[in-house]
Amino acid sequence: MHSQKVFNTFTNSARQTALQMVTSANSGHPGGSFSSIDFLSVLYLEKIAKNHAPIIVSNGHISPAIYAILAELGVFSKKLVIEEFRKKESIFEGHVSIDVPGVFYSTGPLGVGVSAAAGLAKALEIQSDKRPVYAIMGDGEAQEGQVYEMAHFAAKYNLNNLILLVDYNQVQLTDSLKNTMPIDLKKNFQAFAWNVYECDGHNPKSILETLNKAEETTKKPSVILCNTIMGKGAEFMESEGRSHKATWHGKAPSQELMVQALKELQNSKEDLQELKRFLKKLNFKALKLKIPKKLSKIPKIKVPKSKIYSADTLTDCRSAYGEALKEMALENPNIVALTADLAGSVKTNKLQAVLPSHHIECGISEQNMVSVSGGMSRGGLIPFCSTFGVFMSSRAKDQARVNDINHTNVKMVATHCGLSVGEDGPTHQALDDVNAFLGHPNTHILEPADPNQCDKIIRYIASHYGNFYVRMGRHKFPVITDKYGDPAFGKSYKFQYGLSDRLQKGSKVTLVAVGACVYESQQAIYKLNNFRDVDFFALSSLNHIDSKILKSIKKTSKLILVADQFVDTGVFSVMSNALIHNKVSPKKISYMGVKRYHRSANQKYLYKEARIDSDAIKKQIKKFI
Ligand SMILES: Cc1ncc(C[n+]2csc(CCOP(=O)(O)OP(=O)(O)O)c2C)c(N)n1
Repeated sequence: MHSQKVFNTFTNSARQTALQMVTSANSGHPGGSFSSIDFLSVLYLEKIAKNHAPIIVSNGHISPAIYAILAELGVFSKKLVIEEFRKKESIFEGHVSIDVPGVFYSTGPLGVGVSAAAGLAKALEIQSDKRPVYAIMGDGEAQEGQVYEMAHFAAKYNLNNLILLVDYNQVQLTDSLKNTMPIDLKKNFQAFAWNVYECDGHNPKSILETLNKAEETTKKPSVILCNTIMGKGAEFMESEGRSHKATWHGKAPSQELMVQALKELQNSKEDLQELKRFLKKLNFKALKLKIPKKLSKIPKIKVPKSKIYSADTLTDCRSAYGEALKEMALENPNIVALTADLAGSVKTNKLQAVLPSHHIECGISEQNMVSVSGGMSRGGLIPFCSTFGVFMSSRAKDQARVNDINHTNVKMVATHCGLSVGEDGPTHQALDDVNAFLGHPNTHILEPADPNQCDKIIRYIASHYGNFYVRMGRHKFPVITDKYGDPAFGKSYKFQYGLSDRLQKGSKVTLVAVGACVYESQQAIYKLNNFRDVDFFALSSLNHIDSKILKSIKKTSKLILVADQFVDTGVFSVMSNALIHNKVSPKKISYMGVKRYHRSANQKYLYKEARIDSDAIKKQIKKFI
C-alpha cells in the first residue's frame, strides 16, 4: 500500500484542483467532492490502477472529485480541467461525463448510475470477466426508489462483483439527511441481504481493509458505508459539514476562501517529488470508451434467416418479436432479454424457455430494468428490455434519457401500446409514448406493420448499434399482403431504417399508416370502388418522413395519416414538422389518431370509437377523392 504521506499529498493536491475548478466555474458541488476524495483516492490508487475495474459514479455531481483525481493520475492536465470545468464546449461537464477518459457512464439524475453499475456487474458475470464493478453513491441519493429496485436486483442475482461505496456524510442538498428524510442505510441494506460494511471514509487503512474484505465476499453484493464529513479538508466547509449543515453542498466559494483553503492543503516540494515518483511507477491508464457510430453494423453478429409468416397467418407482432429475439439469442450469446414481470405478455418467455441464463427477470422495477440495460450494453451485451408501452415511456423515461445521453445500445421493445391494449383501460393506453422518446436524439423509434416486418425489425436492431424504442400493440391481425396476395414484408423484403414502404401506387390521395393501422387502411382501400386512387404507405421509422412520402403529398396535395397514438403527439408532430421543413403544404390534411383516453373495451370497438378503423378510414378517403 502507498504510504500515508503519499496519500496525504495526493488527496491534498486533488482537493486543491477540485476547489480551483469549482471557484473558477463559480458553480459545482465542493462539499460532496471533498467528503469523497479520500475513499475515492484509495479506490483509484489501490484498486482501479491495478485491476482496471470499471467504476460508475452515480452521484454525478461530485465530478470535481473524479476529474481532480483523474488529473492527479495524469489522465489530463490539472490546468486544463481547472480552466475548462463547466465552461462552454468543454468535455468537463458539470456532472460526470463519458467524454472524459476514465468515465464509463454519464450520470446526474440520482439513482440511475447504481442500476447501470448493477447491469455492468451482471454483464461481466455473464461473460466470465472476473473484475469487480465499483459504484459510488451519495447517502441522500439512497432516498430514490430506484436504489431499492437496484438493491433487490443485485441481491437476487448474487452480484458479489458489485461493490457500492456510499459517501455517508449525512448531508444532502438543502439540509442534513436526518432533517430532510431520515433513512437507516445500514438496516436497509441488511434487509436487502447485502454484505454491509462501514469504514472511516477519511482513513486510507480503514478504507482499504474494508475494500479488501468486500472483494473477498462470496455470493452477495457489498455496500461500504464510508463515514465522512462534508467538505472535509477545507476548514471553512468542514466546520459546517461537522454539524451536518448543507452550506457547501452545491456552492462555489469566494476567491478569498479558496486561497485560504489552498494554503491549508499546501504540499511541500519534497512531498510533491515523492508523489511524482510514486505516480510514475503506478503508470495509471484510464480506459477511453469507444462508442460505435449510431446504426453501424455490430461486428460478429449473426443474423439467421427471417421467419416468414404466410398470408393466412393470424398472429400479433409481440409473438413475432419473441420468436425473432429467441432466434437471434440462440445464435449470439451476447444478446439478453430483460423484463419486469411480464415475460408471458411481452413474449420474452420464448427466449427464457431455451436460454434461461439469458433471460433476466427484473421484477416490477422498470426504472432499474432500463438502467441495468444501459449498464449491460456498456459491458458489451445487447440487451432487449420489454414491458408495456405505458410503463417504459413514463416510468422509465428518465432512465431511457440517461441511456440516450450515454449513447448506449439498448433495445426497448414495448408491447400493448395504443388502444390495442383493449380491456385494460385508460391507465394502460400508451398513446403519448412516441412523444416520450422523440425528444431523445440518440433513440430510434420504430413500429412494425405486421409480424413479418416485426421479425425483420428485431433482427435489424439486434445487429445495429444504438438505442431503439420499438412499439407494438397487443391484438392479432392478418399479415399485410401485396397485390398478388403474398406477404408484403416477405422473403424479398429488406428492412431499411428511415425508409417507408409503399404498399400501393395511387394518384389522388396519400395515405400513410402506422402499425396496426396499416392493416385497417389496407382493408379500407379494398372496400373502395377505385382503390387505385390511393398512394399508400406503411411508415415504420417514426422519426422520419422520407422523400417518397413527401413527393407523394406534393403530387396528390391530400394527406391522410392514421396511427394508434394521440393525435397531437408522436408521428403526427413528426409529419407536421416534415411538411413545414420541406415546404410541402397539401390542400387537405386528415390526421386520424386518438383524441382522448377511452374506457375499457375490446380493441375492435375502441378502434371504431376512435375512428382509426377501416370504416372510418374508408369514409375519409372517399371524402378526399
Ligand atoms: C433525481 C434527482 N433529483 C434531484 C437532484 C438534485 N440534487 C443534486 S445533488 C442532490 C442531493 C444529493 O444528496 P447526497 O446524495 O447526500 O449527496 P451529497 O450532498 O453528499 O453530495 C440533489 C437533490 C438530482 N440530481 N437528481
